[in-house]
Amino acid sequence: MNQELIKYAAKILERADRVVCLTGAGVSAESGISTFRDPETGLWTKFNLEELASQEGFRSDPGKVWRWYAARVGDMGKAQPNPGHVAIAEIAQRTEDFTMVTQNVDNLHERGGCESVIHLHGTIGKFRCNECTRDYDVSDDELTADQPPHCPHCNGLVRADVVWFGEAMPRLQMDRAWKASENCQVMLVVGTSGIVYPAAYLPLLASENGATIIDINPDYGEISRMADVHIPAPSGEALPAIVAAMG
Ligand code: BV8
Ligand code: ZN
Repeated sequence: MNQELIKYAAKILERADRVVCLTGAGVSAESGISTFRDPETGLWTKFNLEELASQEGFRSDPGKVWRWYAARVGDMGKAQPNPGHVAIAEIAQRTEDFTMVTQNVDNLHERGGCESVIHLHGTIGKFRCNECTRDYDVSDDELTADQPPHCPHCNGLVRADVVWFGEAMPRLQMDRAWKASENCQVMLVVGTSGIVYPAAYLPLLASENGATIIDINPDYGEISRMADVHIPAPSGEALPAIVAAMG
C-alpha cells in the first residue's frame, strides 16, 4: 500500500473540521457482504438489477424478491464490522463536524461505532407495506416463507424498507447528506462504484464547493477519476493505516 498516499490522506483529514464520509458496498466487502458490481462476486452479476430491486420486479414476482431480501438479511446478520468500519468511527471521533452517509442497507457502520448514520437507500432489516407504507414487524417464520406477508391494514404486500430503482430517495436523509456535502472541507469516499444517482452526485457537489475528495477503492472508477487522492487499496487496510498515521 502506498505509504505516501496514506500519510497525505491522514494530513488532509487531520487539518479538516468538517468531513463527510460517503460509503458504498465496498466498505462491507471485507465483512463478507457481496458488493453489487464486482465482476466475480457482485450480486448483480448473478441477478438482474431490475428484477429484484424495483417495483416492477416485485409486482411481477413478489416471492423471488422476498426470498432475495430474506437471504441478504441472513448474510447481514452474520456479518461483523471490519477494521474499515471501526477506523471510520475513529476518524469521526477525532473530527469536529463529521457526517456519515452510506448507500449501504446494512448496519455495520452503527455496529462499528458510528453514532449517527444517514442511510440514503434505507436499511434491509426493516420492513413496510408496499401500498400503505406502514411499518411491519416480520417474524422469523415469515422471513423464511416463500412469499411475503400481507399488511393487516390494507392487505398490501410487505417488502424490505429500502429504496428501489425508480423510487424517490428519503427526503430528510437526502437533504442532510446534500447540505453536509455542500459544506464539508473533505469528503472521504469509500467503496463505491459511483454509478447510482443521486448518491453518486454528492462527491461532485462537495468538490464543486471546494472540498478535497479522497477515494479509497482497489479499482480506479468514476469517483477516482474526479478525486484529489485515490488510494487503490481495500478499505479494511487503508483506513486503519490512515488512522495510525493521524497525529
Ligand atoms: C431515483 C437499495 C428518481 C436496494 C439501491 C440513467 C442515468 C443516471 C441515473 C439513472 C439512469 N437511469 C435510472 C437512473 C436513476 C437510478 C440510477 O442511478 N440507476 C443507475 C443504475 C444508473 N437511480 C434511482 O433509481 C434512484 N432513485 O433516481 O429516483 C425519482 C424521483 C422522484 C420520484 C420518483 C423517482 C434510487 C437509487 C437507489 C437504488 N437502490 N439499493 C438494495 O440494496 O437491494 S442501489 C445499489 O447500488 C446499492 O444500494 C448500492 O449502495 C448502490 C451503489 O452501489 P455501490 O455501493 O457503489 O456498490 P458496487 O458494487 O456498485 O461498487 C462497490 C465498489 O466497492 C466497487 O467500486 C469496488 O471496486 C469497491 N470495492 C470492492 N471491495 C472493496 C472495495 N472498496 C474498498 N474496499 C474493498 N475491500
Ligand atoms: Zn398496508
